[in-house]
Amino acid sequence: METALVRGVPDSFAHALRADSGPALDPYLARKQHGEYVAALASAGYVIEELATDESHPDCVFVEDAAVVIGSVAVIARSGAASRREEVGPVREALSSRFTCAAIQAPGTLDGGDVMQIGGQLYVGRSKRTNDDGIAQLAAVAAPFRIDVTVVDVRGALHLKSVVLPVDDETVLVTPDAVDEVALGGLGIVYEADTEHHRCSALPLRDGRLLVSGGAPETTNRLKNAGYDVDVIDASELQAADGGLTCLSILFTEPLPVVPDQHENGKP
Ligand code: CIR
Repeated sequence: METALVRGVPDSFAHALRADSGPALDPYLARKQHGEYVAALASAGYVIEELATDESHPDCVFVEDAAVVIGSVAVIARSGAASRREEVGPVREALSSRFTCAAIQAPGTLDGGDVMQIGGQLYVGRSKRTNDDGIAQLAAVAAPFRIDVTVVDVRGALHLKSVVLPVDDETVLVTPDAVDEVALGGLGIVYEADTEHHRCSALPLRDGRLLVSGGAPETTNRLKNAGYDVDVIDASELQAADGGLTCLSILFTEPLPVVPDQHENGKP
């Protein structure tokens, strides 16, 4: 069973963090778009678990940043944005009943938006939000699972996954010139169109479809031409607060229940 942990949009979303000023953010429109996103996940077969929103945290809808699940461990993040650090409480609570929890400790910082898991590999963005100490702590969690961390410097964007997004197990959608692509090793690349930089976000769903944000028609066509079964949704108001499609959920497979050893219970 695969679960999507999501979190509702607060009215205070109007005051969400954003790199550039623009028209005022509209929490009602963001909520409508978020509802369509959640419906798309549900139609793909995810079991939706929605955490209560939190008016004191305008960015709490971007739940991906609060935690990362690696194997049997949920790593509770420590955002590089101090105003977001208290978002983690309900996320930790939801994950701790399923996973062992580890938490990034000061002076480490890490946002989930900088952590990309693809094909069993782990890529972490070194960004304004995620520092070397946070990356080292994440790498220590990943090591027992024999997962190495590849560090990718992020230029001119909020997070690694603002500019490098998995579209399947071996291919990423990349904003040109945003990262040193040598770090992406043998991954296949589909480039975002030059006129659409930072406009296209994507999320591969468990049913094989690729959810793609509207407003980037040329990039969407590239993805279709590359053979992806694309489903477009409008996430413009969430993107206006520097979010993308990955950042609105934490997707995980429910861990198998532990079956008690019958011999230890004295049974044959
Ligand atoms: C922020 O600046 O933290 C939010 N306004 C946007 C966070 C987006 N998170 C993500 O893409 N993982």
